[in-house]
Amino acid sequence: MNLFSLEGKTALVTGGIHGLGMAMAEGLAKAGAELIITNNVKEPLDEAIEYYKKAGYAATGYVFDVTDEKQAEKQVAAMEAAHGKIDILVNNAGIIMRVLALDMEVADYRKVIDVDLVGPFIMSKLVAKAMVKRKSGKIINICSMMSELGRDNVSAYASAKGGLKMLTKSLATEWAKYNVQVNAIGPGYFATSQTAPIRVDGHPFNEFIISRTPAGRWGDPEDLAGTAVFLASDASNFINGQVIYVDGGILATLGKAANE
Ligand code: GCO
Repeated sequence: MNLFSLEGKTALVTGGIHGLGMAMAEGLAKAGAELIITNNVKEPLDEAIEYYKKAGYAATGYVFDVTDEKQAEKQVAAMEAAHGKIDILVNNAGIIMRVLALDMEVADYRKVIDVDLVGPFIMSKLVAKAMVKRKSGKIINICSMMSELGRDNVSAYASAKGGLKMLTKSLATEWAKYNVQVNAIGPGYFATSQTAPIRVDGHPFNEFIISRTPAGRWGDPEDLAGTAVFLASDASNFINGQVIYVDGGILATLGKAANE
């Protein structure tokens, strides 16, 4: 089981204050990693750090916006000074706006791309500098079903998540020779605050997802922890540029006909 151990490693999870980010961070901490958690707003970050500490994990918070290159550069330098090194980067911070393309403001489209795609580029570039020098590092990007599939209302989010899949492959190509693995996790539909508005009982999308998912249920955030630990650990040292979809089988199927 040593293959999966993260003892002595430091893991940075952007936006790891709730939902999928928090579940992955807990998984990494349970495998032995020390946590660095970032968020653009201080209060929910402080609450999350308190939660991690109560649960018995080593966790430190840093407040900054991943889209602000200057701020991010300063903060990453501060983290490296305080923690010695960053072994694992999980680019988890993200936003979604559910608006039909015809009604979407260009400024909102840009905002989603900025947080969900440019943010991971900035953070990867900053953190990989030392990884490349050390010849060791793991970067995990959080993709989506929308890295593969379109749907109404989410054109900006899908553009960003599709881009993030290709950023994953490109960075893997550039950094593999330095023993840095860049992979991604593509979550299916999970029960989090992000999906709360489309998950309520009676909402047609709620029924749709349950019938569209071969597993017949929404994912539980904890369903992601194992894949995060795997991609952060030595067990995945020769895997590079992959997206592992953790989706209860959604991408395996066209779906069921109503009158079968
Ligand atoms: C949607 C969005 C998100 C999903 C997720 C799917 O369909 O509105 O895609 O809500 O949570 O990213 O992988």
